Amino acid sequence: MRPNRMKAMLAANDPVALGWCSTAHPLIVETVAQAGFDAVALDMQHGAIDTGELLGALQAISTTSATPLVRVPWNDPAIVMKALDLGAMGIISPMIESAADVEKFVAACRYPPAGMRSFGPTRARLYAGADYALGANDQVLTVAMIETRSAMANLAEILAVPGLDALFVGPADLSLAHGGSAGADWTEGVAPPLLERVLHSGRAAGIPVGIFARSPAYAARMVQLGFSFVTLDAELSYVERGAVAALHQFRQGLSAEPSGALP
Ligand code: 3PY
Ligand code: MG
Repeated sequence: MRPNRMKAMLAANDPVALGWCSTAHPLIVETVAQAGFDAVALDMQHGAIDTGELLGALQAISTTSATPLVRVPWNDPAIVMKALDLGAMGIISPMIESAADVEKFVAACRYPPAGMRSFGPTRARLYAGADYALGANDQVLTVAMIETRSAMANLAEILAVPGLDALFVGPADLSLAHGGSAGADWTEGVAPPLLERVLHSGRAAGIPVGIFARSPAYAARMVQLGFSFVTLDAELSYVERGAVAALHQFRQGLSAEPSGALP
């Protein structure tokens, strides 16, 4: 079976740059994947991506060696299993709050006897190989988002559930839940000690911890602090920033002294 690149990088302690797509147009997703990210996530929770669009977007990621991930809208076995059958090699579940939540999540990602995933890897076997059924339990990544007060209170029991591969901090929700703001990057306020607690708890349990970072500089800093995988914001922010910068430069050009003849 095709090995899961992100899983191997986490095991080797190599920092993973995680591309993040809030839209599913195959050309956009392919453009992000071709930039060279180690893994690319399709965001069904807050992104404009529904189940019918997953197939084309996952195929677009497969034009590269990036590991395809899906953030499902909720810890719902039906959607988790569908995303896996279409070829996701890792699932990010939002709003995990307890050991029971993790058990339900992990079970949806694993074939029996380890879990309760139903068999039918319609595209996954094309992507990963004919022996997918044999290797899937080992290769599919389970990533639990830590972003609520209950998750913080239950961190130890969450980390103790067998089959959980990684934690992923949602700093916006985590900060809001503790009376902070949904801010851009989290260098002050209520967030930093919470982020550190998740990081140190995960590392002490031997579970890698990632974080949703909104800028490359913050992402690099988080890796230096010990986070194992980071986003560099989402593709729509790249479009927005590029559009704003282009207009700004154009308008500045209009107000500059005319240079006379064409160069
Ligand atoms: C959060 O910051 O809460 C997230 O879920 C990032 O996508
Ligand atoms: Mg969140």
